[in-house]
Amino acid sequence: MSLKLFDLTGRTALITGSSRGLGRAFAEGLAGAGARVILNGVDAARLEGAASDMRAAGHEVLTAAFDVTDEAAIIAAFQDFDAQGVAVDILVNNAGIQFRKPMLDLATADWRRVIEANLTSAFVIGREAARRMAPRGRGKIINIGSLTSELARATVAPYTVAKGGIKMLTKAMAAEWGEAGIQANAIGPGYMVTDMNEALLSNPDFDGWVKARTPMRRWGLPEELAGTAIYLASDASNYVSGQIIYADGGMISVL
Ligand code: GCO
Repeated sequence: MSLKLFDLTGRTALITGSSRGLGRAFAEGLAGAGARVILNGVDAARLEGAASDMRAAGHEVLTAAFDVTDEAAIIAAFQDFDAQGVAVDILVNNAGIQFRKPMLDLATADWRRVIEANLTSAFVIGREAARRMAPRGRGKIINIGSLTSELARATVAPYTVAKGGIKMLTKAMAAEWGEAGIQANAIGPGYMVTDMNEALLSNPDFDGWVKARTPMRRWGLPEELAGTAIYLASDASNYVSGQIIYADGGMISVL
């Protein structure tokens, strides 16, 4: 009985920003648990490449190319899902950008760009998904936060503010959509080996800091987040909502 709780067979999951990095790892994990996955990105060629790789591995994969900062494109994508009879049961709001610059030098346009991509997008896509989940009486929303959902690091203020907002948006979604049978939770990845972190990984001082500051003394691998995503996407978490689960090698818990 207990393993069945984690079975996603018959469920469809939309993962934003999923042609590579953490989003791809979430898609692989959810597909491995039986879900049909919808990959999203702005680069249609990269999206198709990821989809064909996953199909070759035996997974059921759809693609939806849209920019998560383009509300009209998001609405059109969900209208396409409606027209195709595709019901999104699980939404992973993963897409986001990083922009590292001290606030004294930060242009307001760059501030706004990061907030739009990392926070407002999760609200808009979450709203469109929840509008369709509510009548069905069930749905899973998984927002991707960060260690910076709790703690600030100098030079990444807009990202930190957006990720702090992700934590509270998750609670707001839990507050408003619980009675419709929707659970909204978040995952807080630690320092992960991704393209977005290339500049940090290749900096010996930063790499040393991460390893010293993390109880497990290493960076995390994207596939190490899949289990938490499967849990939050499955019936195993049906009475869990408004939570953020850190998969960070213990970093957030220690001085
Ligand atoms: C940075 C990193 C972090 C990590 C992650 C940590 O510049 O500090 O990009 O933001 O990506 O969010 O949880």
